[in-house]
Amino acid sequence: MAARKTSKKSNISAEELTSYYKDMLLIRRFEEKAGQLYGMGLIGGFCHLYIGQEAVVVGLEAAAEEGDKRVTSYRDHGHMLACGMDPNGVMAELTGREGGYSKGKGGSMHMFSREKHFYGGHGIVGAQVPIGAGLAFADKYLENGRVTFAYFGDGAANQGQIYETFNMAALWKLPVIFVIENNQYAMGTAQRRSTSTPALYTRGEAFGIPGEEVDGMDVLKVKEAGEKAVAHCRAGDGPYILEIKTYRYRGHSMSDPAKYRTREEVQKMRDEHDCIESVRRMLIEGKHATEEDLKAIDKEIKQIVNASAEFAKESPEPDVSELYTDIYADELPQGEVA
Ligand SMILES: Cc1ncc(C[n+]2csc(CCOP(=O)(O)OP(=O)(O)O)c2C)c(N)n1
Ligand SMILES: [Mg+2]
Repeated sequence: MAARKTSKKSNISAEELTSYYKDMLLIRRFEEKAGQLYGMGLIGGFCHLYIGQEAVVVGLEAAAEEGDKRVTSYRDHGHMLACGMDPNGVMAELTGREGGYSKGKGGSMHMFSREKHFYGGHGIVGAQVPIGAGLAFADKYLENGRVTFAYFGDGAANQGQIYETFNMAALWKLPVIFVIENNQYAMGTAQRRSTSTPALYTRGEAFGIPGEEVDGMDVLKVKEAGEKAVAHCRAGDGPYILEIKTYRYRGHSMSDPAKYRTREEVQKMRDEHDCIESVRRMLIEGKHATEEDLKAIDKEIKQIVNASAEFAKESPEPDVSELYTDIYADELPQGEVA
């Protein structure tokens, strides 16, 4: 593969484009496998897949630096993989096994990694947003230059706690990027049925928080918007809102009657706006990669995902004694942050 060539469209190197392709494909294949394991009864409880939305986290992670933090909702597997968490540990958590990030006690919605600065995984809609502001408060207090990405959905964007958080984040100029992943639906409710002012990126105006709408099916546009938001926060100018327009191909969770939209609507998005397919085309048309190169990448990704499923099946269930661990936090010495 010609790694040094750059794409005419954006001056991006083939190497960079390929890495986004790989990262997005890993999330998609991982989620497809999770869907299969769920169907086989190996994953219990809730499971919300991220298929279709991959460009959001991959684009924003490309704009982040080591030490930056992220916190999100229950639709969280993509965020974990994009920030470098181990697919084995994530899949084993989905199957409720000891080798999982929460020793099998948390499941799909409750995984964390202090090492990768991933603060969950939250099942209560919108709850992660004030937590994100809290993380940013700690960073501002410590003057460490870090930025927090607080992700939430279009449905969550109508909640009261979001606006209390906006007020405090703006007042204290916290380095937090509010990332609204607008996938157009909140469970079975279309945004037009629930939302009086659909331009969610303007929701910070009353608090003096700038916002921007971003095409979330284009990883390069997401990265560019992410860089601008990160620069704003690192400069000490306070919070920033990114409303990222995206789409989920699968149901809200694994149990979804799918009666609120047509198959044609989903198919049209897949055919005309898929974030992975468009990068694939850029790689081929820009002669950065051959079909053979891409086949080799597909194979490599499948191997990683299959290995994670094997690991998840083979890992034992947690011991009963684990019922009594991880209940209370260990006290942190003053001044230490996660
Ligand atoms: C406080 C609260 N209310 C309701 C629910 C049930 N619920 C779970 S997901 C969801 C929809 C949220 O949609 P959105 O914010 O658009 O996120 P998406 O699922 O599209 O990623 C609702 C109402 C919940 N988990 N928590
Ligand atoms: Mg939504």
